[in-house]
Amino acid sequence: MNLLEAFVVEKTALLVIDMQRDFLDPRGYAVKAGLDIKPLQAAIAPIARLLDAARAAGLMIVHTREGHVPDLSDCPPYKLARSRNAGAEIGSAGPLGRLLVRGEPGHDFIDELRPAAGEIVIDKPGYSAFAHTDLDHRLRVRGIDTLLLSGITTEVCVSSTLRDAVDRGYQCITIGDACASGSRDLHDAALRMIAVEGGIFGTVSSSDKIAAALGRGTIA
Ligand code: C5J
Repeated sequence: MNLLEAFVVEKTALLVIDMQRDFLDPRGYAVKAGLDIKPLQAAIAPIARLLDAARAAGLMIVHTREGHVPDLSDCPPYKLARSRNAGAEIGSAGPLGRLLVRGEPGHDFIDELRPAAGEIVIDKPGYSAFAHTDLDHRLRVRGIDTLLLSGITTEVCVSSTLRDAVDRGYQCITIGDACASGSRDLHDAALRMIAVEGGIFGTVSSSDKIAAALGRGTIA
């Protein structure tokens, strides 16, 4: 067995990154910022299958949401300026409420991928799920050493979270078809970067392989 492709269910968590209306609903932040959300929506079905398999296997499951407190006091001025530059200023009004603001309808999870009771929700103001959150602590308390990464976007929040996780010592398996970008090129490039230098950021797998492995109980 290759250590880098193995995982033990009890020490593994599934991360579902930012599957929120603001990124997946045509009335949300992403469309205003100029992203093509069709490819993003394609990740919904593979993630739903993964969640079924992970729940059946008793895996720890963590859902993240990107967004800011209503007075935007946790939004760095440069992040705010970048969003303005994209035509989708954080905190501005939209049909789903203020963009990327906690408590607004757009900030919430899409109906297809709502967390189940007992699953962890991490609200994050940054791109990495570890930045300014207690995610690392919550994982270590449970003895987690391996992360399965899914969600959007591959080149932004998934990549930022992945790189942070690798630096913190976690084994990381990114589930390629359960991640998505508005751009196929950026998605493919982000996945290719994982493999440089012998797999510097871990391995890339597929939702079918991971679901089958979870069914067996140990090996991807
Ligand atoms: C972005 C994310 N792209 N969840 N956020 O702003 O990737």
